[in-house]
Amino acid sequence: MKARVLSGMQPTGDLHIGNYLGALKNWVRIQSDYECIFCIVDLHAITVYQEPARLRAKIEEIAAIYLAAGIDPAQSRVMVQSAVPEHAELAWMLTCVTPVGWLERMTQYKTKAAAQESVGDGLLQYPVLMAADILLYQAAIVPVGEDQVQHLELSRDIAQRFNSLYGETFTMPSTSLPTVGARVMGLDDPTAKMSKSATGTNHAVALLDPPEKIRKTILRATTDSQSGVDFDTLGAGVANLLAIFQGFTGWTDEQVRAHFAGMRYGDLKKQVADAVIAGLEPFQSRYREIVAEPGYLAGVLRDGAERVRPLARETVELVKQRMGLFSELV
Ligand code: ATP
Ligand code: LTN
Repeated sequence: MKARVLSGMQPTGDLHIGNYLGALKNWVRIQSDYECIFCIVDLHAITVYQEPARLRAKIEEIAAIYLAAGIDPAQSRVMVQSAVPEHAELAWMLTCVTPVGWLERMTQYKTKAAAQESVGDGLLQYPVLMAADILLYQAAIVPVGEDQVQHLELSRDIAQRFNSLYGETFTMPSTSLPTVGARVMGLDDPTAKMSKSATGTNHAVALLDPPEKIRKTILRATTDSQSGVDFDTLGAGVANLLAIFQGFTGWTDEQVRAHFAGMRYGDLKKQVADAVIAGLEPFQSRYREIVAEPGYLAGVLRDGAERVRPLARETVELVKQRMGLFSELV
């Protein structure tokens, strides 16, 4: 039996090349080796206010992006988190075994909470819901970008705590990071992670940006005061551009060194822009085809939810039994 993989993205903002290189590209690569479930985590999205009509539209946009990037619905399940109520159901049970102190230590919580006047409880519970997404399907592998490593450690801590309180119930999930692009940095500020929620016109390359816009953003990327690529004193901005190039071309470190050593930043940026535009071109045309086909996406999402639901139900019933809750199976 193939090991199970689960991962997800929030339907907030525009998916960018960090989401692609950090997560989505890896999903596509491993999907034939595992039994994969790829989720659109709308319940996570609402931990900060989302305009309802926009959120609803974003859910389908993300689904179309998954498929356009190469997720094959004949092989992998693509589903929306809120379509399977067991995610929220299990999250409550896990909440009850999770110390608040564990949640208050999460870096993402601290950053997001600091940016709000009043902090919703959902923001604190966010990683418990993420643990529920994973443990619900007994996933063994979770392919994500580096910013999710701490949340995954917490998922394991929650699973371990549940297992030790109530007996072996959950598979321990492991984190899978890509070798290149695990943390793509902002093009306007190479000290900050590229992020959907960041403002600033020159921050990110969105996967659906037109080629001219991609070129403009990359040509304006922040580098440093040197004039050309020096691998002994590589600044964060240049290192980020090289990582993006590698992510899109698959070139090895040696190839990149041999090709870019001494190159002027202007030329480096042109080549990075060409690689990203060429890499996204087939993706963007598939995206347009997918959204033009009436009813196709809705069908994929309906089928995905239907197929994972029995797995989710099985875990929730097991957890209920273990905890002594009322279960129809006892
Ligand atoms: P937000 O800014 O709304 O929190 P985000 O850009 O961090 O969004 P998520 O939906 O939280 O995106 O992340 C989806 C996936 O993309 C996760 O696996 C995450 O680790 C990965 N990811 C996000 N940003 C980057 C990045 N800059 N580099 C590499 N991977 C990333
Ligand atoms: N927190 C993740 C999104 C997410 C996720 C998951 C990722 C929610 N549930 C389960 C992997 C597995 C993020 O990228 N912000």
